[in-house]
Amino acid sequence: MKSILDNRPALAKQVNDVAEVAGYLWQKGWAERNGGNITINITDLIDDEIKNMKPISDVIQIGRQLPNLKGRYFFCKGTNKRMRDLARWPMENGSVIRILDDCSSYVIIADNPVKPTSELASHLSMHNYLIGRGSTYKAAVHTHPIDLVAMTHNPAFLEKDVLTNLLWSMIPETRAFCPRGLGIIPYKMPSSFELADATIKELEEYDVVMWEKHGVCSVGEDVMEAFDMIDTLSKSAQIYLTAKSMGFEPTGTTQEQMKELKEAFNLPK
Ligand code: 2HA
Ligand code: ZN
Repeated sequence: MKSILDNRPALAKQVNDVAEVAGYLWQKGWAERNGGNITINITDLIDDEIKNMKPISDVIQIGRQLPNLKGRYFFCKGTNKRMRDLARWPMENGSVIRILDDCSSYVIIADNPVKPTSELASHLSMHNYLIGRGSTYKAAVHTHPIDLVAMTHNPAFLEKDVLTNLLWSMIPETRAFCPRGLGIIPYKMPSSFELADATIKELEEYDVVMWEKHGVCSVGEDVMEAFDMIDTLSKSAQIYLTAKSMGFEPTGTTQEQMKELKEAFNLPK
């Protein structure tokens, strides 16, 4: 079958990276059934031939106006599609969409009329926010990491920056490679605009945000970077719970040691 990826190695690489990350999410047990979603802004890779491609869907409303998305293109995991299937067959379980000039609707242009993720409101709101702030970030990943979600069932961990500091203190890597920490968003209805708005508000301060009792959302330059930050935080959560299950409270690195890392790595916080 003809694919938009044919003879477009840069675009194919982006989609293959999404598929690779989708496989990791499944292997980690973070992506039950259709859980989680990935979107990437591929506008920079769009040529004239793609711009002229006819829609393969009706016009679909986003439900809000996202002024920075006019004429932009995204590869999106499909709604109700399994992450484990996206890993093997990305173009059957995801699609390329074009945002129309009204900035509040889109069409699917390739390869199959797979309707994008149920969390499209949050994903597109995040991309709209990132573009507005002049960011070069292109990827948004949402997934359900067991350890991190479990931690949100403890109200003490929902206070601002409590989890960030705890997770940073488990291993220096997390301090260095998730340097803006983990924002916390109180429970909200999945797929809602309320959740989307809370998410972009937290992105002002964090690259990874936690949706209480649901999952995390991460943004980055590319899908690998967005994944790596979640993976690093999850590693810290694993160290914490391994220590706890050995029967003791982990001491954590000291504030002094974390400050030293901040200076050595020139970290933003
Ligand atoms: O796409 O994870 O939050 C399935 C979900 C919704
Ligand atoms: Zn989810």
